[in-house]
Amino acid sequence: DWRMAGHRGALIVLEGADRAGKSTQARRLVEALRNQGYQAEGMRFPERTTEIGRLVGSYLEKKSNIEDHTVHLLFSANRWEHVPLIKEKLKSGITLVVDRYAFSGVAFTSSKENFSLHWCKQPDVGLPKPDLVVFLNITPEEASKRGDYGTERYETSDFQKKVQKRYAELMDDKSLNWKVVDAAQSMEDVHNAIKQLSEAIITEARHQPVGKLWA
Ligand code: Z5A
Ligand code: MG
Repeated sequence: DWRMAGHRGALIVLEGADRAGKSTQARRLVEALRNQGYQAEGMRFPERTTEIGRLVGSYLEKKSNIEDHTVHLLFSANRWEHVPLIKEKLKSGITLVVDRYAFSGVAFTSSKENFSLHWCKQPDVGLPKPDLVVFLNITPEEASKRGDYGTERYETSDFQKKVQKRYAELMDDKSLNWKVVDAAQSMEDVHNAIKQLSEAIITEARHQPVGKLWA
């Protein structure tokens, strides 16, 4: 069937503030795409199961302190160590639904004192470029109805506001296919919006080479 016949899969990224619903929607999207007969798999960053991922995980859980530049590079390295796998999957026709990517990396580190957006982007330049970046848009008020902030690093309302501003700056980049979805809608409505965007991009991407991010 045309869904399998020698075409590459699409690289779809979900981004957005805390509790916007990225992980929920990533799972539902993979399931829905599979039900439609597409090959689809989920992936998430940070991917805490590798050696680098364990360092980053322990930092987020505040079990360790890592110097700010260093941890930024580790988050990026955690993506780079998955690039061979990402390329292989896409090539074999699998669409990847990725829960956070380089945009999270840049938005979070550049919200710290004395970090420029420019510096933060450099380690991720040249990563496989997403065919679609869905930004799940939610106000801090709406997000706070979904439960209190957790205890991990970065989970404070002041910091999250800075992060939102940085995401807005990243979305000004028209060389990327950003699509904003209202994440305050019901899970079902958010899902349907993302599914529609994803099916369109799978069709569009299958004849195009995978691009390079910010290159
Ligand atoms: N980080 C970084 O600094 N540098 C990097 O390079 C990367 C990440 C990649 C860990 O992320 C931290 O790492 C993160 C950024 C930083 N720091 N912070 N803050 P994470 O991905 O592990 O974070 P998380 O713990 O999974 O939370 P999250 O991603 O922010 O949540 P979410 O995935 O967007 O939401 P959810 O888990 O799908 O849903 C949250 C709740 O809302 C849940 O109870 C749902 O049932 C509910 N929900 C979801 N959708 C709806 C709707 N539509 N209506 C009502 N309720 C809903
Ligand atoms: Mg999540």
